[in-house]
Amino acid sequence: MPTTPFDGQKPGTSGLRKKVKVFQQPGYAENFIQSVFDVVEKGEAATLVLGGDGRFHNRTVIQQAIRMAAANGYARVLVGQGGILSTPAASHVIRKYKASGGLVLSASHNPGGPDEDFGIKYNIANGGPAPEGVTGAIHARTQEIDRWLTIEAQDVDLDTVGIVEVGDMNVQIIDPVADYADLMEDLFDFAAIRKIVASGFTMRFDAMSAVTGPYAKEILEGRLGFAEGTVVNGTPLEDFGGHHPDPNLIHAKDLYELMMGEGAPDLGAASDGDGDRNLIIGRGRFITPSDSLAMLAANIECAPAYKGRLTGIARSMPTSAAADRVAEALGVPAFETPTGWKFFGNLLDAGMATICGEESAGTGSDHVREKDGLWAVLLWLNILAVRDISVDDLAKAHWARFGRNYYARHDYEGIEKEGADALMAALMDELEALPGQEFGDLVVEEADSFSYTDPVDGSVSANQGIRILFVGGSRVVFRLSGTGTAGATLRVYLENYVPPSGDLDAETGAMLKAQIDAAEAVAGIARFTGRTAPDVIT
Ligand code: VG1
Ligand code: CO
Repeated sequence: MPTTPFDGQKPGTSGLRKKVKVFQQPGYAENFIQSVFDVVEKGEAATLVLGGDGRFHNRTVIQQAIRMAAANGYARVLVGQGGILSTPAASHVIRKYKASGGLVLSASHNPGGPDEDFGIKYNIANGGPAPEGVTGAIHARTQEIDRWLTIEAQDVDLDTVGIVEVGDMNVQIIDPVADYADLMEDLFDFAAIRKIVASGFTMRFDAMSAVTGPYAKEILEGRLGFAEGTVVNGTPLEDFGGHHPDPNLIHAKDLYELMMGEGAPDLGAASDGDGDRNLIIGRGRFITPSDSLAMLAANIECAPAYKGRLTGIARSMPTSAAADRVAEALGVPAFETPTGWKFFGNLLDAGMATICGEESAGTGSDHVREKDGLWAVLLWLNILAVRDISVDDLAKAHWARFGRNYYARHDYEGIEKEGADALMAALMDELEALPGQEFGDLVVEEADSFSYTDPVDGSVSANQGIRILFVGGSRVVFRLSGTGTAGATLRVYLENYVPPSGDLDAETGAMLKAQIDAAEAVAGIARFTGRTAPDVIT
């Protein structure tokens, strides 16, 4: 089919995300998918994995992609039943069946429905998000594309497990849950978890009407013996019931309130639209994602598959340094990467890091090449079972040993792009003059624009966020989101470290007051964005 390029088909932090209406334009998804097929390596008789988070427009694009894969010479496509595969499950299927790559259809935690968001991401043969070299090539191709390939074929029945032929290509509709659930059973001490469940340990898992429902039901209620009803909002809906499937204290408020109230279960957890994020709340105790990474890393040897094989810990730059202290104590290297899971792939492939995490509620390991929501929940369960300890006690013991990194992220959503760009540009201009300047009691020690050199392939990613480091170790980080679909989102990351001898059980807002004031003074957030308060605090 002849075509002409669309502007703006540039993958962001995690794939190409746009409004559904944009993706519905004739040729829009096809141009992007063809650009992927034109540039990626696939070799002979290649297999492609195809699945998504089940949001509105998922099935349409799956059918298009099947016909296009056939026309582009793939030998086999593996599709999750109903067009469903969580992001970590897709990563596992790519690895397990030695596919050359996969298309993951998701806009993750962004809302879904006819007027909301859709997304397409390409993952490479290691199961992980395409690195910047590949996404750059895909984008370049979208700017010159003049045709896309398809064949004439009827829609495939996505709901029946089995094999059909489309053109010369073999299409296998697979159970989206089974392989993933088996993998989890290989990694963790299910017997130990079953034992605490049998002796009364309770939990609630909120699947947020998104993709993890069927996975959580099979694993938590099916294989681990949690009571029926442990998984709530467990049926994937095309519009996530009208909610944001974003597992944070704002969008998973019901869960938070349950966990802070009388008679809360022992563990509360949630995952996002595509199943790669996790929220962990103990009875009366919220665990920040940055702390969760540190606590999981410190205890990972409780899980059979990780015994004696922690080689390194990686975190994204805006994630708190709590994990670095664990790495230091355990004598393994700590890595600091730009935001986005694609930057962990090389470290995991090279065996340099075993566990990785981001402040945005993503944690994962070398078992796949994506962050993995349920995996994090199961690792927590495994640790609590083996150590016979509550979430709150584990957190307190952790802080007593390592100190506590008080942490919050302030998001200013849907602001004007001009204002956001001007704020970042002004910060860039100020960088050199900042060291030595005082903001209240805080003195700037160092200020820079984060640049990352990949230790494996030497590739450089510059301009990955502005860091302002204060004397004493606290800091403020500014960056613009790369996953939004309207206007711009400014993220301000705030961190203040308190050593074991300090106040370890204070209120986070109070502990970050000086950093919050400094952020406003340095960046002029109100002046540039017209906002006096963030929309979301996580
Ligand atoms: C956000 C998070 C980032 C995460 C990305 C994808 O990106 O900050 O840590 O990797 O979302 O997560 P940004 O550019 O908006 O800050 V998901 O669950 O949307 O695939
Ligand atoms: Co996600």
